[in-house]
Amino acid sequence: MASKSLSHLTSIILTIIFFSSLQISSLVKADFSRNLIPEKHGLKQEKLSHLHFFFHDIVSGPNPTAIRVARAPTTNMSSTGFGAVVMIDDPLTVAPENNSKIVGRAQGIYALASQSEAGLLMVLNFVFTEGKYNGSTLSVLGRNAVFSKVREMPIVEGSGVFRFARGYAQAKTHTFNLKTGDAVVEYNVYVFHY
Ligand SMILES: *[C@@H]1O[C@H](CO)[C@@H](O)[C@H](O)[C@H]1NC(C)=O
Ligand SMILES: *[C@@H]1O[C@H](CO)[C@@H](O)[C@H](O)[C@H]1NC(C)=O
Ligand SMILES: CC(=O)N[C@H]1CO[C@H](CO)[C@@H](O)[C@@H]1O
Repeated sequence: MASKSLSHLTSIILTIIFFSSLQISSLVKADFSRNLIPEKHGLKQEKLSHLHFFFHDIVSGPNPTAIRVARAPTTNMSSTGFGAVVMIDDPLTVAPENNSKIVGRAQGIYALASQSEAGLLMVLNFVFTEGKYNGSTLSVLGRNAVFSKVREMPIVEGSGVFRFARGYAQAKTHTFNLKTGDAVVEYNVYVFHY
């Protein structure tokens, strides 16, 4: 009787050892991906931030910040400039004046993506350099019909303090110089982030 219950106990122990070793080996094999607890990674309370700045798109003069790098073949030019691609490194400032304090830059590409109006595809990063935002970025991927009063573009993600960010940017032309093509655009950005 005693030996029977002992062997029963032994088989239970062996079963426990077998399954726990299975679990350990599956953990080792699962290195590729694992579930994390968001709170343990500083992701506690999501907050909503509003950023306000002016975007200076300088195409003229000796130091342009926006440079056309491609355009459609002249044999099939569209009146909307369809096909042009512009690379930008535009300063972002706190006020509309061009000597106002710089808080970051808009780096990326805008391309003329509409055959019927001035509709831009915007693919760029806002790279902030001010205070707690220094070194953090927000990524924009959207449509910008530049002659509309207010244009809205999605903020698709971010880095640094803007990890897991999502939101939208509203752009409103502040000044547009018809002679030079230079523009100052007011941006209001609303983002959820941690
Ligand atoms: C800044 O703005 C002033 C006044 O509008 C203008 O005269 C000057 O050329 C601008 N500077 C640059 C670098 O664009
Ligand atoms: C932003 O960070 C860079 C690099 O860490 C540093 O050189 C710079 O002084 C910082 N700027 C501000 C305004 O804090
Ligand atoms: C302005 C112009 O040349 N448009 C031409 C562009 O190409 C299409 C298709 O080949 C023509 O139909 C247009 O006339």
